[in-house]
Amino acid sequence: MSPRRCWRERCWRERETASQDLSIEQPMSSPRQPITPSSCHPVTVSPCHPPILPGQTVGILGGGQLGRMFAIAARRLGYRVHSFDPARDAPAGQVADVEVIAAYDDLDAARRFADAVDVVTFEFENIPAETLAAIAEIKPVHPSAEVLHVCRHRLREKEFLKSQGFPVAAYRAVHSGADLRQAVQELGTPAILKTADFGYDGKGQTRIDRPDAVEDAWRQLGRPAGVVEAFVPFTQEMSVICARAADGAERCFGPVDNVHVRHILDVTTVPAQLPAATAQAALDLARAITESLHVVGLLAVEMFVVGDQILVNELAPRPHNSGHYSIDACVTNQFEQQLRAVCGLPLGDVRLLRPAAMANLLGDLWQSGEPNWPAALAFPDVKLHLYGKAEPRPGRKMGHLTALAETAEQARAVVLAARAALPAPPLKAR
Ligand code: AIR
Repeated sequence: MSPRRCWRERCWRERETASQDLSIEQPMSSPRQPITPSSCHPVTVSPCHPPILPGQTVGILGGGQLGRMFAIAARRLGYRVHSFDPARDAPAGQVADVEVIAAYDDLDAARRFADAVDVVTFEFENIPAETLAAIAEIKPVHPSAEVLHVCRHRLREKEFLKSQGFPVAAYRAVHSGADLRQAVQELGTPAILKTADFGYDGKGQTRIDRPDAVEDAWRQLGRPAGVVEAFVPFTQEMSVICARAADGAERCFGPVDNVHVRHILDVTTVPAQLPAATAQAALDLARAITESLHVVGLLAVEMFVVGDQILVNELAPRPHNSGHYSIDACVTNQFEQQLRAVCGLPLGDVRLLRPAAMANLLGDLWQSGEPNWPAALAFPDVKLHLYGKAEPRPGRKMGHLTALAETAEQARAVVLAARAALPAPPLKAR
């Protein structure tokens, strides 16, 4: 029995037992606009495409921290790297062989970029479909434009998950204040309103606590389409990151425990503290989704644990913040795995070498000056990663710390202590 079938049956069993629970979206018996697996096939390259080998050139669309860590992994393996981002001196551009600076919708620049590389991947969902299509006519793009089309838009993503029988929280599509009022009436409060597109790192998300807050929430959204989700009383948030090769081979990282603050990932701890059956169910679910989307590359699957059930929160077809610990703690890290998958090389071992915890460093930390790096580096089992961003804006991901320890709990305590040692003393105390 394939994992997907197995999951679907599990899902339906859960549906029978929990069919009265309004906070959980039931699989659709007749989907409105099904996104079929065949429409998600990578259409541009056959699985038999010869591997892209060290010495050849990989192109990365998006020049942020995810691109930077990908470029570091690729250069370590002897690849050339070209990055593409509208900003000069972007985190990935700083470590790439060639930094292309152009708007994401500059199709001529995108075609020139494609001409100069052997394979293209991306680190950011907000790449216009036309740009990806223009590149895919010239060079292989992984994951495919079809995968990005589904995952870059929260509504399409939820419709896809629901149509395939994967469990998601109850949601409604909203296109106006009136839609939102109606949806909040049906789903109750609290509810979470999210933009359908262009949201990441907590951007474009608001919590609606009272029905009379609907008008303000809609005005604040500032986008033509949104998704409102029933509040999920989860006991835990976790994620799994699956790598899938063109021949269908899969290896998954996790599950890991995630804690968010203001809708932004704060701390990841691994291994997740979960019953073995729940951990296995999370892996099966993430694998099944990756397979049903025919991803070649990485797919991060964020999930909620609600009692003994798992709900899918969001998908990201790229490396994920909750996988950064793998750089220091796994045999193969998520960025090298992305590279292996998109280049058609064998996937690496994802074994966790030591329990670990990762804490994000946001721009807020720079409030009273440059953080005290030696203080955090005085912890011998702590690793510092900085992304080379010039502007430390509040809420902006500037870097992270990873701690390794005997247990996940200890690693978490160490990483939090190291982060607490970082803030510069307030000016008047100096
Ligand atoms: N990113 C992409 N989706 C979610 C996240 N966090 C990463 C990518 C992107 C960068 O965040 O690496 O390029 C953008 O960060 P910023 O701080 O410039 O907005």
